[in-house]
Amino acid sequence: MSSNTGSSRKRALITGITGQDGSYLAEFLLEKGYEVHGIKRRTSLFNTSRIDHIYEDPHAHGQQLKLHYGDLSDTSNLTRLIRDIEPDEVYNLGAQSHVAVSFEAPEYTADVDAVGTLRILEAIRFLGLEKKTRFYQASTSELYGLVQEIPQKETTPFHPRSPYAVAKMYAYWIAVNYREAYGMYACNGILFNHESPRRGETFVTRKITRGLSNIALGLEPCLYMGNIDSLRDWGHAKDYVRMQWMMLQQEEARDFVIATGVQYSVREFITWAAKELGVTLEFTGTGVDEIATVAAIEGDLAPALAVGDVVMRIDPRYFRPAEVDTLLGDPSKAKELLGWTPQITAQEMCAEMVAEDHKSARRHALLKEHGLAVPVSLEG
Ligand code: NDP
Ligand code: GDR
Repeated sequence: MSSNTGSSRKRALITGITGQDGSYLAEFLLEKGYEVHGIKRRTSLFNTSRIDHIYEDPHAHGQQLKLHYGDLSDTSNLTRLIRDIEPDEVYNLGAQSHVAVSFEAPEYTADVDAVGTLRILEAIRFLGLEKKTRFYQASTSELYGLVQEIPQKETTPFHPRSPYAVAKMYAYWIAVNYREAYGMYACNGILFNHESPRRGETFVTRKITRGLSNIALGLEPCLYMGNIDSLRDWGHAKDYVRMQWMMLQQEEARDFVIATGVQYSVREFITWAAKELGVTLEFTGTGVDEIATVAAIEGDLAPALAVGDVVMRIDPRYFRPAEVDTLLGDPSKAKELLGWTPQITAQEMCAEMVAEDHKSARRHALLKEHGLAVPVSLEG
């Protein structure tokens, strides 16, 4: 059945609409008046919590957000959806996006992140939509891996360090290739880490803001971390999805680095998150023996903590077989050609994330107090 309603609104198709970026991008495009189509995976439990607030009843008239079952590993499904929707813009955000998990599931990661991208591009071409449909590929700073130049820009050579990054490298180049070979409007956003209260719970920033909020309220004993010396250039997902859209509105398809140009360590992020809870931490020890202890407490956001408590330990389980030690982006091209500048700093973002996670921890603590607690997952 065709989903193409013949309306004059622009139609966008988002893979990964249930993820962090997909949810912000869907909101953004709906506000811009787009008809938004999203691909969601069939799962045994609901997986739409990030987009439930914009969900529209399919029985309602004039629905502008439409969800379709699908998977990046399924060529016929993707081809059928693109045929029916005839999108003006495709945002390929869907991916097995966890770097550490890609070492556990390298073949699946390659199938979804690399070949999945090819499947979409090939469907666009096969259906004769290559002059109509613009394509955005969610490329990544992980391509730089073992960095060859600081800061990293569009011309910095790639050296991927994980099955995830290698798969994303194929996706990057196949998008460039379809642009060069078939004149397709296909472009790569080389995005550095971006976070938000909607960030998946096992990525480092969210693991910290959620973990410390739970510890502050006595729901978790301790935060177990990997390489806290790692340096990242963290921005806010809201700023970054705006850029994804801007990249598809230009006369010419080009690739852009999207970053803040400022870098911090994981240890610094832990310190900020604790500060938001009124807790000053002291780091002692080195390597796997490093710990973070409560040195002082102000305010009433951390009633379960006392001075001297150990709130963070290192667990080598979270070290990666090959690490990306340092990433710092140079967003000059995006600033110059698109007039883009990030609005939210990493510290502001950390404060927003802690506020949200502390609110949710308070709800859990209250339920626990009344014997209604649901277990808090400790998996990181
Ligand atoms: P998330 O992990 O939050 O979201 C990934 C999305 O992809 C989810 O909707 C997920 O569905 C979906 N997905 C996973 N596997 C498949 C599959 N086999 N078929 C279809 N959909 C699938 O990622 P982010 O929102 O953070 O990132 C968006 C994209 O940007 C990803 O491609 C990521 O690799 C890339 N990126 C992210 C950066 C960041 O810092 N956030 C930086 C640079 C690039 P489900 O909800 O069912 O799991
Ligand atoms: P990254 O993000 O691998 O950069 O990929 P992540 O938040 O997982 O890790 C950032 C850095 O923190 C270190 N680290 C830990 N990481 C996790 N997840 N858990 C820990 O306990 C921990 N301790 C230390 C990591 O080793 C790493 O150095 C993200 C994803 O969104 C990708 O999809 C995206 O392409 C890149 O950002 C840009």
